[in-house]
Amino acid sequence: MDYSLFISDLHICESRPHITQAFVHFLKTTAEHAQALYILGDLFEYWAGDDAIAAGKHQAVITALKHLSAQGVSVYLMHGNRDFLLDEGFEKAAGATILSDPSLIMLYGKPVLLSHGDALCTDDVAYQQFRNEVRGDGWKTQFLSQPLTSRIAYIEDLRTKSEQAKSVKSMQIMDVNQDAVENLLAEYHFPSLFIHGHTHRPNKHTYVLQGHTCERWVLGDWYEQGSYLRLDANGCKTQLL
Ligand code: LP5
Ligand code: MN
Repeated sequence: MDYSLFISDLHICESRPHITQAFVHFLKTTAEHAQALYILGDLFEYWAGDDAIAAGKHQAVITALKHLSAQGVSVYLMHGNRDFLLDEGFEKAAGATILSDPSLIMLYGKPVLLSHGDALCTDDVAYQQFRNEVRGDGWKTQFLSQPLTSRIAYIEDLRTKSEQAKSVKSMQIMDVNQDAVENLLAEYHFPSLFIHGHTHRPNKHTYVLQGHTCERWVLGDWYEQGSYLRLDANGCKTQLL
């Protein structure tokens, strides 16, 4: 049966080689039989710019994605808060297509809304301010004009600041805001399925909004145990690696 796969929040980095290994294995096995693979953000622990490719970063991941797309599996990628600098250079090298956040697609006869999920964490006011600032074109151009090594050092420092900030935020603040979810579902005319990541709280939530049933599927991260969502004509299922 035809099916598509959804993953997010792998946070691939050189210091956690087991995640890279698990992902490459997943691409060579499970993903090869799918119609499409959707990576809904934070594939990487961070992405400092597409010139990281020429600098030899993440070769195994890029080669395995390119191989998968060459096999005829469509590979789609959405930006996460950590890898929103992924751009055309990565698309070309990996044979992937970047989707905007959010994106509404039709799969197996159903409207499916996709997002990374961070934009829905509206109670996290400090993060949303930070997000607005760094997602602007002006900031991006200025940041990318700096040398790669300086950018990496800057991001490492930012990661420390972010971890400090998170340590005093409540779990509730760092979850999606209910009104933000309902407003987004309304804006997209109540799709049957909504799939996102970011919060690392894998779950299925069912809503009945203005007479429409919408399922919100939250993807898990890959720190301890990788997982993916499989969607076919019968619906969604979470699977462990
Ligand atoms: O990623 P995660 O889940 O650990 O935390 C996020 C939010 N943090 C972030 C920051 C990233 O993790 C850092 C790496 C990003 C690399 C991007 C590439 C280039 C960017 C360079 C930027 C200058 O996204 C965290 C949320 C959490 O999700 C849950 O939703 O709470 O948000 C924060 O912790 C942000 C702080 O609250 C506010 C920012 C503090 C640092 C300010 C430094 C000044 C930067 C000025 C930039 C113009
Ligand atoms: Mn994220």
